[in-house]
Amino acid sequence: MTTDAHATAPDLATTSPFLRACRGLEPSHTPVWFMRQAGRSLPEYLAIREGVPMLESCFRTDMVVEITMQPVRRHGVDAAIFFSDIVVPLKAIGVDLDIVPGTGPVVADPIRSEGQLASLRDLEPDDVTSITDAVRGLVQELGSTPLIGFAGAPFTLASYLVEGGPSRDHRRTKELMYGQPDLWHALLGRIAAIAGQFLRLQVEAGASAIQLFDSWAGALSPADYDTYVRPHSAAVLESVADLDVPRIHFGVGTGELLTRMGDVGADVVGVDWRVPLDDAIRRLGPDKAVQGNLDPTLLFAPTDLVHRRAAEVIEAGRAAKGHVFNLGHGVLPATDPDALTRLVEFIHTYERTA
Ligand code: 1CP
Repeated sequence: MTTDAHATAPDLATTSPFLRACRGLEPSHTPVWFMRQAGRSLPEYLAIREGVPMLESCFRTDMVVEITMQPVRRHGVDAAIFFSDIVVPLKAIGVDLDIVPGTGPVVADPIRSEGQLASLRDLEPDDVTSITDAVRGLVQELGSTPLIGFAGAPFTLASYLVEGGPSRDHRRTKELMYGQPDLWHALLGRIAAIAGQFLRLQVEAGASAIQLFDSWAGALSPADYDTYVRPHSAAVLESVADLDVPRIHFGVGTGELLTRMGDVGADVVGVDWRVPLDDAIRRLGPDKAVQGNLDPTLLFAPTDLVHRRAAEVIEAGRAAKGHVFNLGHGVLPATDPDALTRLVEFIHTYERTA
């Protein structure tokens, strides 16, 4: 067995249905993975996390490997997503934050002034050795299943840093954005450097694709996205362009931003369930692959309806350069894991009618 994480990469790129679809090559079947596939829908996840705080688990190599593997073993998905969180690189450089159960990321000292930018130093490889060790271990254990590395995009991370926690309207974030544009651009520039480095370290350790999550970008108008966010998201994706792995870019409620999210340098654009996939494909044009987009709450519907809707998504996806099946956002914690396994089986065995 080789210890060089990249030794198997060329092979994976040609054999993996997920990587083929990302690159617009015909896959042997429609590939599928689920955002938040590792997590609270799985009893084995709840068992291993018992008594271990979320952030601690993200820095424990053995737990990251085990939790990332759990949905791959159980559902037979076509890709693994690295178990971590978008705030992990910020924690790794010493930002005082926690992930509070039932709430999400909470930042002790929200960033609202220029003097506080100094706390956002560059991410160094030594800050995340337990994480890159986990990537290396996973690549060995996953074999023919590719690993997706990820990071939070500048706007979404800035929202947590400025608000101090989850926010419905992103009021303080936009207050800083509109009122102190120089500070805003300096802040997003710092975050872009950290996110880009986090992605780079994951790919160098063996991840075969990356996803940049701009979950809350849907809160922005297209004009504000262009002025305040686009250059920074583009900088993150550009900073990993030389690594030659597919770059997926996803946000929630981003129907009006889809073409822009493609234009910032994505190979694959994630689509939430509010936009019909055929519309999204028309908006994105022939050069982008798409990922999505079944409503996560459909997994609570009768199986025949789930399958009918999944078939519609697969059929609509055929018009794209490539299609990776996913939900339109993360798996809800109350989801029956067997419903996910059945959905994977359905997608893998769905008869091609085209
Ligand atoms: O104790 C727990 O189980 C805490 C729940 C949890 C989990 C399982 C959080 C807190 N984060 C995670 C893991 C996680 N987070 C993953 C890896 C697992 C997988 O996908 O299989 C990923 C990709 C994320 C990314 C993430 N964290 C995003 C972007 C994706 C998205 O869902 O939009 C965001 C916005 C976060 C912030 C976050 N972390 C946790 C929560 C509850 C939240 C959202 C809070 C809010 O609404 O603002």
